[in-house]
Amino acid sequence: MAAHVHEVLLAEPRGFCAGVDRAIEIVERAIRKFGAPIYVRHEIVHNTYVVNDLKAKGAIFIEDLADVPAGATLVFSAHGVPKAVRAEAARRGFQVFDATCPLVTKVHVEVAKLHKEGYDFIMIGHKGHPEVEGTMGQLSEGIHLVEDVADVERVRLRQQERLAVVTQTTLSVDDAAEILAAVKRRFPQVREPKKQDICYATQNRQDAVKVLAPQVDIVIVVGSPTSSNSNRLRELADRLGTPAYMVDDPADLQSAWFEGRPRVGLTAGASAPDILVQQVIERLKALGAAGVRRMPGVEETVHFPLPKGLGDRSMGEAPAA
Ligand code: 0K2
Ligand code: SF4
Repeated sequence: MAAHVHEVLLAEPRGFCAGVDRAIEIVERAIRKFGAPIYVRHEIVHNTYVVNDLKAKGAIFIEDLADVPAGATLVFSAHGVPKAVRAEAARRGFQVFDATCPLVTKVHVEVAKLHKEGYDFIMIGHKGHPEVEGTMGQLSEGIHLVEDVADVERVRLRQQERLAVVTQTTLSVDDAAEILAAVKRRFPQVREPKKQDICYATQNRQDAVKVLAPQVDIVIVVGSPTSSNSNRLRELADRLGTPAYMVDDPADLQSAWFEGRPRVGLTAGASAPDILVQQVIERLKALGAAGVRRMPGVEETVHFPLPKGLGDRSMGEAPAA
């Protein structure tokens, strides 16, 4: 391969967030403690490498609880589940470990609390995404999805005196702000979350791309096509005028992308493991990259405890079964 690349700039922060780290740890510990197979509803996080690795260790990924046998141990993915799924799992007596990110659960709790106070909701998010299905599925009615500004104009509400807005945690910060502004124009009395629902990890990774993209000729995002937050990173770089590609597998990298683009920016979605970033770096070195420079950025110290019954991370290994 011809050598095109001169330098690699690494976005900071990038890659695993605290919710993903916890979700993967829950599946690994459940396998160690209870033995394979462990059933997981939906991809634990939207990453091909992570899912294949856990399959090899004894996880079975399913979408429908009908595919889970009696007596099984079941893990809910980081994206959360509708209330009906939780109820079904309880009814069928599965041992459940909930890997829903605590920051997604926080949105569910807010929806339930305000619903009791008589609120209806507008949810900003992507139709069909499991997190949106989980959050909307906290209620049987009175929650309306908007994907863009045009949708805001189309919403028909049964009442608007008590109206609150919630969002998916992994949206484009800028798009969400624009949609929220449209919601507020149409429904000025709408109640906003105390702190926005877009999570710290989504915010920080997008902020890092805003710093990175103007300094490079091309941005590579490590992430899977199903990953909302990873797609938003690629799209953001592109919107800033820097050509950007997302790669699920480092082998997908094409040397032609780098022709006439010697400075490469590299980042990874919240569900993309560091091993893939390292493999991309190796490939970029083979294309001529002499060095890797880490960009300055915020340090993340967020850490979520594990659910009861799987051991305490500060105590090391989960107890043997
Ligand atoms: O970005 P997505 O919500 O599609 O999800 P992943 O790529 O799996 O990242 C982890 C976030 C899970 C929940 O917020
Ligand atoms: Fe939680 Fe945010 Fe990570 Fe999703 S991206 S798992 S909400 S920390």
